[in-house]
Amino acid sequence: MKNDILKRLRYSLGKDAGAASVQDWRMALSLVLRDQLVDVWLDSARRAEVNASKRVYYLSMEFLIGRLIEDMISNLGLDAAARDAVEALGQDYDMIVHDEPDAALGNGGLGRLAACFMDSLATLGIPAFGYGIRYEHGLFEQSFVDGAQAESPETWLSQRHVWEFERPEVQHRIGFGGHVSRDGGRATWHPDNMVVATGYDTPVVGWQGEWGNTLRLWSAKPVNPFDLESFNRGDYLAASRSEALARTISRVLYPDDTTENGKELRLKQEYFFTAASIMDLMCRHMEEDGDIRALPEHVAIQLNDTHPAIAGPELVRLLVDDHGLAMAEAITLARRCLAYTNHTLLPEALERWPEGLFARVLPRHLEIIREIEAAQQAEFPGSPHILEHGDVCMGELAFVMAHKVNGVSALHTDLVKKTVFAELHRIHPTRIVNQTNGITPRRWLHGCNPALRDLITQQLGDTWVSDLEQLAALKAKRSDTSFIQAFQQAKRSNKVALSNWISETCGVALDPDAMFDVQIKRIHEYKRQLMNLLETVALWNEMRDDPDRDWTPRVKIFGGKAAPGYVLAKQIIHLINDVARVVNADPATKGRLRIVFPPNYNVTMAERLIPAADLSEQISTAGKEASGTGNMKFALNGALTIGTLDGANVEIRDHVGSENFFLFGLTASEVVDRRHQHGFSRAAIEASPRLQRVLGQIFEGRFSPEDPHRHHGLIGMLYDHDHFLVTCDFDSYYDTQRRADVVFQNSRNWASMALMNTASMGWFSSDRTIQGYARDIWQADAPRSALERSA
Ligand code: NBY
Repeated sequence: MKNDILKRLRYSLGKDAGAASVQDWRMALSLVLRDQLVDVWLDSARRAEVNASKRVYYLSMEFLIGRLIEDMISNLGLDAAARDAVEALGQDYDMIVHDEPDAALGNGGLGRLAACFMDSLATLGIPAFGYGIRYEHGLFEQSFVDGAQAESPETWLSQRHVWEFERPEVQHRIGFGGHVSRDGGRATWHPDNMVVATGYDTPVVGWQGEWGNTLRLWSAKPVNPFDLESFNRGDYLAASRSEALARTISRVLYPDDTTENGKELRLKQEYFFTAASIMDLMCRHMEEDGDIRALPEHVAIQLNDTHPAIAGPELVRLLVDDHGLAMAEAITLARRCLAYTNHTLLPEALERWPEGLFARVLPRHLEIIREIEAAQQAEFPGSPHILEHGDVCMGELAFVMAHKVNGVSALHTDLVKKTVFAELHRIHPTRIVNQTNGITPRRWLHGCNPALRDLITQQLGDTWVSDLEQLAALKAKRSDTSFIQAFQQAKRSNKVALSNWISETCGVALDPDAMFDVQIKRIHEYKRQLMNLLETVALWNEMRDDPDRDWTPRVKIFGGKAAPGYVLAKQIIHLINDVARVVNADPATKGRLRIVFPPNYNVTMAERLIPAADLSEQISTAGKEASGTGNMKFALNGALTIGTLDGANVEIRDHVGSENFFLFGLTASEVVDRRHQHGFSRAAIEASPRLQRVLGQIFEGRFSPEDPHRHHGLIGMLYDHDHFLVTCDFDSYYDTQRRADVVFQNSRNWASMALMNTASMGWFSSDRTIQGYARDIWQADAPRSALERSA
């Protein structure tokens, strides 16, 4: 390996060892690893082809993969070899591994889920492609300027992305705009703009390197890169105008994880990557099989939310306009290929596009959507409309064009049936199914938590990594003193490591024996970071009032980005930073209470924070968090959860046991009832002197003396439009936190509860989730059968 690295350094990067930077060493090592992936990857592709396996196509606007190097190393089983080789070359292995920039091609849970699914598909040996966009700029970088969020562009591609293979030969022309002509009933779309989608392939090799799939990300290029005539005239700007326009499409990831802002560019992005993916898989099918009617036997297309919902009309368009199928047959055939995952009930997040915009950008698709709508109404009179109030409703479109629709946790699926798709569910009672989310144990335990991983492997051997339910055997150790001590030791070493990193990056010293209480996720009102902060201020007040009490020392850790246009979320960030500044400077609570908010939360930061957490904050308003996946990562790594009965929290609590979970707050149905009570938030505030005091302090500028009015908007919102019931759940949350304080004082007992969490989380492996999709939705090759058949 050492020689391979030197060779790559020299012949691929053109550097000699003396002149190589950390980045050069990292690239050289990565290229060596990539070489090792290629054989299994190409071999897997060949086997899928020879066996005519059904392939899964996961269409997602987002793949939040983070760094890849450690994944690649450990999936190939090269941990020791890579470290030895790098050290033999006199280089710092950890520095090299940490040099890789995060591929931040996603906003949050939805994008990270896609990345975990890719890992599980490869580990299970299910032939699959991930299809998405190769954004030039991933999610913005966050910094704090005087406590307020500032955004700057992310530039991961400013250095070469070593893992990918550019496929200049994989090109599809994607049209926009124009008009539709008709010849003897056959429609032809004449777009007036074209861009070319070019594929970039990243191999995704599963655990132990047995199977490899492809993540194919599309980049937009101009059809004619360059207008020579303008150039020769000296008009250089005009010469490259078409290039600039095309590139815009794959330039940036939309940073909004909730509201649909109805931008034309966003619709173009969605169509761009969806159309390229559909054309790509159709070409593959026609080459391999040739019978267009056999498509559903070979193709399972999963739509990750409605963002690729145009796949339905696009598939129908190709079947009708290019392959000559009748409309009704095309719709049925397309539906047999398509399935749709819903990730939200928030009405503002359900995509709707004005018909006028659609007509301008995708005129043929709008016609087809009208036909889909007509067919649906003919068969099911009174069915909810896809076209409504002058909008194209992408949720209804996705539902009608899918043979299965799934929610992402038991509670969420139940609410999908009862709320957003109630009427469609009545008409199609078997279409909605549940597939509770999962997380890959390779990254979220084996990779990020070596201390705990080694302890588990000592006990169980290493087969748990691809069969996570084996962790259940650890339950027998809950009263084993020496095992519990070792478990505590692993957590403590992670906390020490995190403390060192926080002291370097935030300049705040932490006590590793304090309770590390962590809330990391996108900043959103429904996730209620604000409630966590109000509780923190209340605790601070009480510590100051009663300094002699035996307080449990706490470190409150926040991480997360606010969408740049989400004003309230940005105010919450500002308030957290303002409170942190005052509390951290207070000698009265020194050593007892600290607040830290490291900027630019991303996958890599999650990998640092999660293994070091004692308490996991999963405190969304019940009924609002579709599932959550961070909640699973924490529990797997031995944190206890404080949480509401929301999303997958419900199932986590069922698995780990209610005695090992800090439950509080209103239930989803109580939330709905409470909202109907006139003046509910004022009533809640009046009933809670503790909360009143905190709100008063913030209102008076206790934490922002330089700008005492700064947080008036937030406080006013809590009094008058507390849509997410922060005020109603506050007391119950505060009391539950104090209960957690008491339990934490008995560290042995806490550790055995934490162990019960780790030991009970096997079911939340994304391997289980993917097996569920394969069985209930894709009818794809049973896991590993593809491997066995061709072995
Ligand atoms: O998907 C999240 C859910 O909030 C979370 O509960 C769930 O666990 C996770 C995986 O199922 N949703 C999410 O992350 N959504 C987005 O990031 C997102 C991004 C873009 C848009 C909407 C939602 N958009 O409309 O542009």
